[in-house]
Amino acid sequence: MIGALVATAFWAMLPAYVPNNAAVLAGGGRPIDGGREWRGARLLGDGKTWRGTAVGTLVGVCLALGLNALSPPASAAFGVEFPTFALPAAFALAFGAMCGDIGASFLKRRSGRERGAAFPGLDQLDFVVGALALAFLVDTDWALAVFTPRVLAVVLVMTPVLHVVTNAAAYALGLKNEPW
Ligand code: CTP
Ligand code: K
Ligand code: MG
Repeated sequence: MIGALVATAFWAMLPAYVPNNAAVLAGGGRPIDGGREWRGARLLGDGKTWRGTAVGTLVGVCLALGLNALSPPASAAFGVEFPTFALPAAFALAFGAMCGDIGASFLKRRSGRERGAAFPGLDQLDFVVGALALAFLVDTDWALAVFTPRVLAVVLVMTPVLHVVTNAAAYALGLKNEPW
């Protein structure tokens, strides 16, 4: 029962989990804020780039389409009804995750935090809030069907744990400058 809930939550959120990690690998190039400052600090900072955002979103969408193909055999094999993603929902999860992370950088700069500084709580959940908010906005019926209260509860507990583990691993592998 709890296993099926966790599997469903993980599957449904994968298109939102992967974009930020893809952006780490793809980042570089022109920052979104073009170097502009606002109230004495960068608007977003050099860590939010057009390329990272575009590649992250694309990777998330492609992953969702891949999961669609895997859903029937995986559902049959595990006896769990794994959701499929229509294109708007896939885009909303991936792009929403990137937007949540960008919004967090905006808040970090407003609170005097330099690029790369930690903001516990925000760092672990910014992309979840962005992804879910855009998914509910873009494809409300689908989001209500997939993200039931119980699945949402699992997402809110599971995501920070996964975030801490994947970022520590990326840091240990030399892919990321900070372990958060
Ligand atoms: N990245 C990117 N574009 C994004 C998000 C991330 O290019 N929209 C890349 C950047 O190279 C960034 C790295 O991924 O440095 C790690 O992402 P993140 O930890 O979110 O950025 P930080 O550099 O820590 O900057 P901030 O303090 O603004 O979060
Ligand atoms: K971040
Ligand atoms: Mg960071």
